[in-house]
Amino acid sequence: MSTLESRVRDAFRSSYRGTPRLFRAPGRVNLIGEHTDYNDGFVLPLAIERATWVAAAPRADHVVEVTSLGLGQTVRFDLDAPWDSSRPSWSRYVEGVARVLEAGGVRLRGANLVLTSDVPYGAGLSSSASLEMATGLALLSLSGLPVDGVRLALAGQRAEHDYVGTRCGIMDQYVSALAREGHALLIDCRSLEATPVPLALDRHALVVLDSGVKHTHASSGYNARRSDSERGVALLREVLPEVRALRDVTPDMLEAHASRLPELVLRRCRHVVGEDARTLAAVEALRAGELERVGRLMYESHVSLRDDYEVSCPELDALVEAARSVPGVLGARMTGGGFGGCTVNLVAQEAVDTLIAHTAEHYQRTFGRAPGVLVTRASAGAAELP
Ligand code: GAF
Repeated sequence: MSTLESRVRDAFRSSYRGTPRLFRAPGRVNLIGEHTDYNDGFVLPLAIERATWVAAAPRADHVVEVTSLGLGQTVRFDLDAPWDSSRPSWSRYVEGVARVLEAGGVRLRGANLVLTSDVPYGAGLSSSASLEMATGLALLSLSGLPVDGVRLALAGQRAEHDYVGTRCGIMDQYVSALAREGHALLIDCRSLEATPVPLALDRHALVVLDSGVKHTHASSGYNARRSDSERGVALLREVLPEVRALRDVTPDMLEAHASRLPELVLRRCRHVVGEDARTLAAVEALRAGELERVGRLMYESHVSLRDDYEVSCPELDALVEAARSVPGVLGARMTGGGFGGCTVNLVAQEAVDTLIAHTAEHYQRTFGRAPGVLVTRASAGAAELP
């Protein structure tokens, strides 16, 4: 039994009577396909081996009492009472999902939830999506309701929009709910269909390096990028009425109508349109076992996010540059929404230690601290534990 599993179980037993049921939902790292999800495009994330764990049991009323062991806080909310925005911000993810599920027509039972997580907070590894998916799964399961992973993911996304204020796409919740062990998921964010892509990484590793720059205040920058993309679509539609989202625009179409767009909007669109193409190319390369090509696409993705989408930061750029000089590193890029958080590195197994040592030394010299390190395999999506 994992430490976190026994921690939530023991904490539950010391506060409540009865045996809880246990649920787990992972964080994620995105291999490629950044800021494409809310443009109806393609993403290629995988679930990491870090997760939110919940011990849970139903109550007779319509109240949810949720304790975060990490924060040492307990929050209660009554689903029959109006939303109260003064509650601690972490609990908005839990309450938001519950309220969105109920607004969608289900009637949840009240519940006692005790949770903890080893997904680093604010590091761009989707600690919030894992919280939403773990608690949403727990609430539905305790209520005896069927769980549809896509609908649960959509409820998590809606909770972020309506109760947190980030107009995120569907990627993080989707992969946390539906990931498959040993695979990345190619998600078509328009059809909401996903294709598992095997990650044959026996001689390679995925190394996540955490810049330590928290992206907690990034939602305004994130929402601004989304607005830039929407502006691009609105202007392109004046001449290309069939375009519903940047997903429908090819690089050639964009360049043919470049003069219609303000320079900044054009650069934002270039990133999204190019990133969709890179994501599909990366899937092709993975299937063909061409990992060097995947790596090159990752570097290109980073440059595009840095220069055109402008969501990187000096710390992430330094981590990518330091990785680039290590033999055996195939590719590196920032991952997630940006403005801080992590890089993901595709590395030959024998180069992992050198990558970690070299980036740590370089980062320490430049920023006075070492990056966090996580070497991860692709894990499974949200589930109840036996
Ligand atoms: C954040 C969002 F939550 C995702 O929906 C996605 O847009 C990502 O940033 C950028 O690719 O993680």
